[in-house]
Amino acid sequence: MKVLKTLATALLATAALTTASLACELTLKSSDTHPDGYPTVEAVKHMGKLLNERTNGRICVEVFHSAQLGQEKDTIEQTKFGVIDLNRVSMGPFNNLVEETKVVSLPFVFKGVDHMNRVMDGPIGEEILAAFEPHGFVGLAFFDGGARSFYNRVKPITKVEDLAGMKVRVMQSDIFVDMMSALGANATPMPYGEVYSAIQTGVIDGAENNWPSFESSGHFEVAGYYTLNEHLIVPEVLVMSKASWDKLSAEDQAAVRQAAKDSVPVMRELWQAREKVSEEKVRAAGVEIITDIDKEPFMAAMDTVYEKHVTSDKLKDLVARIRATD
Ligand code: GTR
Repeated sequence: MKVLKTLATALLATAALTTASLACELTLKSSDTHPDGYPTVEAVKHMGKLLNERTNGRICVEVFHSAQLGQEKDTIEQTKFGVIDLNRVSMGPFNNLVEETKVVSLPFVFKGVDHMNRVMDGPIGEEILAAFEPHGFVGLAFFDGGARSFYNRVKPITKVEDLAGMKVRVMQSDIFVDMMSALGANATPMPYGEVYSAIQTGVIDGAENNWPSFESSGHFEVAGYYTLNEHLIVPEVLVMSKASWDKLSAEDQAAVRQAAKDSVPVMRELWQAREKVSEEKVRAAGVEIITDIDKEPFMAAMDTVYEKHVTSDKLKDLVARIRATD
């Protein structure tokens, strides 16, 4: 009797599952480099849940976390061709593709994370989202990526001079390579997934990132010094492949856009909580945190980066408008 009951329950569960998956007329594949549970991963899952409810179960979103679909730069290519439908990435790897993303990837362009959120929530953010379209992507929403700071395995960095000759991994964008050169270090652009072993084996001395990434990637296990100089505040973006977008009805497109927008406040809340948890974990592991740092000399060294990368009138205007935003 007990066996029969178990069997019946199992069958019912399978039937429920089949009905649920049958109901998905369309499953959008979404990529993220971060592990399950990370705020960006959870935010896109939330977006999928909203979209599914609002389309009466017709559209589903499946999030492939932990770089299962590849490293960011490669997944961006695949998204362009519609192999991946949705992609949550940093704006950094988009710099060489969508010019407008460069302005929000510039060191010290924002006064702080709140300023970044205000800019990205306003008309400048809308303009940058729209700039993705001619390049084969539909910009849906921006997520918080906190502030990025340097960490390394060699010594505490307390001033610009300490970076001289150090090998520091950066995201794959010319801006970050030039930023490191301007600080006297040797930039090593490489995919995120290769950083842990590169630090561990001494191929590089360190890298830079926010609290949640420093913690969830495990980099804090191999890089014992973290300097809170906050040189970059780069927003994250959720894009959809234009190829996948064009297959949707106008109604479904609007539903996708709205669900993405509605995931933003959820993401921010998750982000703030995760920043605290990550910081506690990193501190508990005994990483030396350098907080007493004068940011001015780091900022002053960035003039050449701005001169080289902010060349068109369009970019100059965007930078000026970001700076003029309260
Ligand atoms: C993280 C960001 C990722 C990725 C990573 C990196 O903060 O969320 O999208 O860009 O940094 O450094 O490659």
